[in-house]
Amino acid sequence: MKVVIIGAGGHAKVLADIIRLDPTVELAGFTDPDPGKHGTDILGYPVLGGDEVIESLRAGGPLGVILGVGDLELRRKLLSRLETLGLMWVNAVHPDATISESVRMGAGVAVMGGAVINCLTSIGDHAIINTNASIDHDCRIGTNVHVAPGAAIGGTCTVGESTMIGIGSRLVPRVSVGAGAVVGAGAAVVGDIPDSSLAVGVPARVTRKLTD
Ligand code: JB2
Repeated sequence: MKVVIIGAGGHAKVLADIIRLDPTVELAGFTDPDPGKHGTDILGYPVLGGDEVIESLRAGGPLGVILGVGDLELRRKLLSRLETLGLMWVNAVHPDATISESVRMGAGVAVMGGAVINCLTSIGDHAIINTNASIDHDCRIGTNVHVAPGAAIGGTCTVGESTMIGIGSRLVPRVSVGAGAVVGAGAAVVGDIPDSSLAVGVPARVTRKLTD
């Protein structure tokens, strides 16, 4: 099966580096509205054009697709724009990630090297579990969540849809972070964080509401 990555920047190239380790798939390349921006190829794979090329690639046979942009709002917009196409979303899981067999994994999920996901946790569609992030047992990670590099989430935590868990941050067990929230880099979350809030610091405090 061929796979195309939507986007051609930093996140996309990390995905490409994972996907090319899988001998069962062929990486067709990247889509980007600004194809020349990153040169003619990335890691040896072509930037094929804007997202409209997805339709023609599908005409050539089964095509797996994964979101390769990191910005959560852009990802949300892309998902709603592409919804009607009925795409086959595929996962990119680094072989050096440690994932319990009991984890329930959505579609379009990226798990980078060194990530650990422990038993009975569920990972929503299009989530990013980035390099060396760890998620302990019985957590519920929502759709389009980004757990950034080195973040650590204790057991039985809940993270709502399209929330960013910042680089190197910590969530103690049993806390809930709402949808559309941002936990700042290095924050220590010791209590629940409401939807659409920015929480920063040690211990983390909500400093403001986030709007669209
Ligand atoms: O509608 C779009 C679109 N809009 C912007 N469709 C497609 N296919 N691509 C789109 N883009 C492209 O996303 C931009 O033209 C740009 O080339 C790319 C974003 O690349 P950038 O390197 O700026 O960011 P990123 O999202 O790949 O990476 C960020 O997030 C990652 C999670 C960075 O902060 C990384 O360091 C981080 N690891």
